[in-house]
Amino acid sequence: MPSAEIRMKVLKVLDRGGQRVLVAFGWLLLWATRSGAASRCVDQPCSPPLGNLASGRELLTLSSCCVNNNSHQRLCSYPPHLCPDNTHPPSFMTDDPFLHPDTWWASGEDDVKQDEIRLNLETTFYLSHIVLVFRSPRPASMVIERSADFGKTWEALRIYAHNCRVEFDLDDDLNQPGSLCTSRYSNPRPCSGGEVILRTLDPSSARTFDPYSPEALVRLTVTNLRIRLLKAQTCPVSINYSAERTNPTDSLKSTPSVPYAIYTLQARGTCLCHGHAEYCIPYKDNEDKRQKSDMVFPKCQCVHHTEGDHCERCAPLYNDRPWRPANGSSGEPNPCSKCECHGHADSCHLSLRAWISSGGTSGGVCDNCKHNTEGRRCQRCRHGYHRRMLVPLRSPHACTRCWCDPRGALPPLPGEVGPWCHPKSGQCHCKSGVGGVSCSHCLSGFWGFGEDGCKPCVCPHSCDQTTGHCLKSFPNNYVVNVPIGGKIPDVDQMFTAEKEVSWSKELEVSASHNTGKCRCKEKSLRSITDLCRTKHDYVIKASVLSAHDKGSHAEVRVKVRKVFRSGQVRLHLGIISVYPLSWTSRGCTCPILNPGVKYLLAGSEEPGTGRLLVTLQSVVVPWTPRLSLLFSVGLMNGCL
Ligand SMILES: [Ca+2]
Repeated sequence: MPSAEIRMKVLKVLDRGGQRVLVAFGWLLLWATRSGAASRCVDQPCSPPLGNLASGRELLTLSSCCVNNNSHQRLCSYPPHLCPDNTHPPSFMTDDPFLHPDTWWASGEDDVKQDEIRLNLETTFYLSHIVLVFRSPRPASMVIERSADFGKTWEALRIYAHNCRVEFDLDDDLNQPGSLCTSRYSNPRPCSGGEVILRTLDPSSARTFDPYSPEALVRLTVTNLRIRLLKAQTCPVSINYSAERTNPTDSLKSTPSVPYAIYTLQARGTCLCHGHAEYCIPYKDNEDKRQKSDMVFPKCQCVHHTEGDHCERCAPLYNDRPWRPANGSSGEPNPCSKCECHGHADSCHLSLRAWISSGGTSGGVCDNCKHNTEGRRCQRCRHGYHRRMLVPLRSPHACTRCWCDPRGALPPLPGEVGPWCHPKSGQCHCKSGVGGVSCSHCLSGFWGFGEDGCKPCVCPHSCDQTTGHCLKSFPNNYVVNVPIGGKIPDVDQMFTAEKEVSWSKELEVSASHNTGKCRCKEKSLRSITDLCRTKHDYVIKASVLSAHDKGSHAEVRVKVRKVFRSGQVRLHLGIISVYPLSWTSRGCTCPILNPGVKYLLAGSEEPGTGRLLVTLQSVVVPWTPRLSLLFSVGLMNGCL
């Protein structure tokens, strides 16, 4: 057959094979042909274009050449220096059929009845179809096998036999559709240029089949291919065959002296990327792509925030949801999702617990929060640091070290690194009578700033902070500047709503101040009978003086005005402490105890310590003249 004719024949076969496969692999080609946009992967699954997996790779064959040379390998690639006479090496099967249409591989001499072609891939690839163009008559029986585990196990993809029943005891798929064996490609005619085509996917199922699904992986992936040429056949001598009649010299030329000769082997496929890549790339960046321009490289150039040779995992900072392959059926790209770490972490990991508890929306946990942050999303300042409120959380300078005056601040607890302050406000933990964000001065009503804090003024009103001498009148900023732990003077008339607003900033974490974090349900007291029904350990009338945030708990100082009932610990008029429990669990105090207000307080004692607790079951109602009257009645009835 003249070279031009062979060229036409090869092109025709490849073209035909391609068309058939276009149907079967519509999914791959669909993504591959949606070109024009910057990337085919935007908001959709994508796959690198198909290429010949055998191109640029060594094909091994079982051959008499190797046997004669006592090679240790069972299969060899006909190294030209070992086989100087060999003019038809296996590489001639994978050269460009358009540039070199008249090159072919020839198997060993006649005495070798069987041969094998092996393609070992360096990693897992998708295989879409195989096209073989024979120069010799096609084999009377042949098996194409694949391995997906680097040659440990093999599976027959297709069995070809002139007679399936005789050769393999299998049905012929021409009679029994779906059978593994077919006689479709085993006719010795045409004597040259006969094709064998294998599709890994049945065209009928290709339309609905998701190529990235787990079952697709099982069916379409390959690490090794082998083509076992089991039985050769010769070209039948027939003067009636039209092609030979028109060109009698053809039959002579097309029947080579060797059992098997192949012009072209195309193993069409692409790198395995789970729908998350548009290109296959070499393992090493510096590998010369131009020299191997027709090679299908093993690694994926991942998109959709995935990474790995096969885009099989999420990129370090994109583990907020589990990795998933794209869905070729629905068109969902299923990209990996970024963790919100506020710019303070380089990676995150998926916590299944967080993922499940979020109802499947977010499960990322930031790793190694930087810039003195902590928390699942690096959203808090770590121990010993606090937020700089004017700096955005995303800034590397969002958290700054607590600065606390060592004289006025309490020393850190054993085992703790100090100084410690409130992570939001920066408020340090002050000694008694000391105030200010960094515990740097005495509170109003206290004096003598030093190692032991500040001493209370022994005066009816207030005193000079340095000398302790009594002052005759209140300074102007008397109430406004009362911070955490501040003492509220025992004067109800000084308390106004306007001043409460001024406090709210200072007393952000005050135990006695509702910061808005808690919504306290106001309890009303309808009658004394209500009070009598519940057995409270203590019932007192008291005015709130001050609140102290003790970190783990809160202590509220009150002045007892009247004792209606007391429990184990006898109560007297004067200053005592009550302990709101909800501070520990909720960070605010319910019911609210506003400094400067008189209350009816009824509640329980803490067993053992005798501390007066204020809980959600306690009665806390502002004292009113009406309440006073109710109490007189209650006392008369003997309930209290
Ligand atoms: Ca060739």
